[in-house]
Amino acid sequence: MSHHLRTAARLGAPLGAAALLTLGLAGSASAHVTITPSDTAAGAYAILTVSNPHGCEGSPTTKVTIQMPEEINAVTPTRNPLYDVTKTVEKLDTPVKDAHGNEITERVGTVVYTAKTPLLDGYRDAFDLSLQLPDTPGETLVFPIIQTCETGESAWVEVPAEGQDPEELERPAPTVTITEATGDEHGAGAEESAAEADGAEAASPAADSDDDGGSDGLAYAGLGAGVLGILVGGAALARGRRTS
Ligand SMILES: [Cu+2]
Repeated sequence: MSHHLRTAARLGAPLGAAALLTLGLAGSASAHVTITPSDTAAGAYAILTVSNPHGCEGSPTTKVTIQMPEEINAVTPTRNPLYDVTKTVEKLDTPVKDAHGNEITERVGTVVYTAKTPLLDGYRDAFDLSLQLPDTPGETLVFPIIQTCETGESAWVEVPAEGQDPEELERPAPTVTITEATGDEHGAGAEESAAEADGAEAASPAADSDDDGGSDGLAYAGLGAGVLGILVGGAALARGRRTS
């Protein structure tokens, strides 16, 4: 059994014989089921857009089952008015800690979009998954996807053998390759720079006012002195209480 069929069998055990059969018969098509990530940085929160651009050999799509790679435990699928979306949850062999230190004992195994009305061939639908990427730069995550159609199904589960050109594959599983962390995960950089900008602005009003004669500076100095006075007074107050 060839490598990717073994991979299909291992990755897509619940997929059944139909998927394996479809793999062998698949003709090449213009655009495949793919995933476009909004970000690939290790540890980043990203939106992965799953694109389904055609049917199964012309047959309308009725369901898209996205298998989550083991490196990802939590995912927030975006609702789509044309589909019912469900998640299958499975128990973790060993509990792990999430990014916030909370212990988690189960993970999302698959996300399933079931069409309310079949998606005709020649039309495209896309599904957004919100998740945090693992902190594993250089790793390629594999998302086996089963596209179920009115007639048959297409198993996008093939993984290239070592050195094999993925273009050669008939039904490649969409992948996302993790890149180096940018230090801006969680959008921290944006917030920080926003806070810095605020801070600089706060600190520099005096400068601004200096341009117009520097009265504010004095006000701040006075305020400072006042506060200091209160503190000294307060300390004295506390001391006086203790001795009396
Ligand atoms: Cu295709």
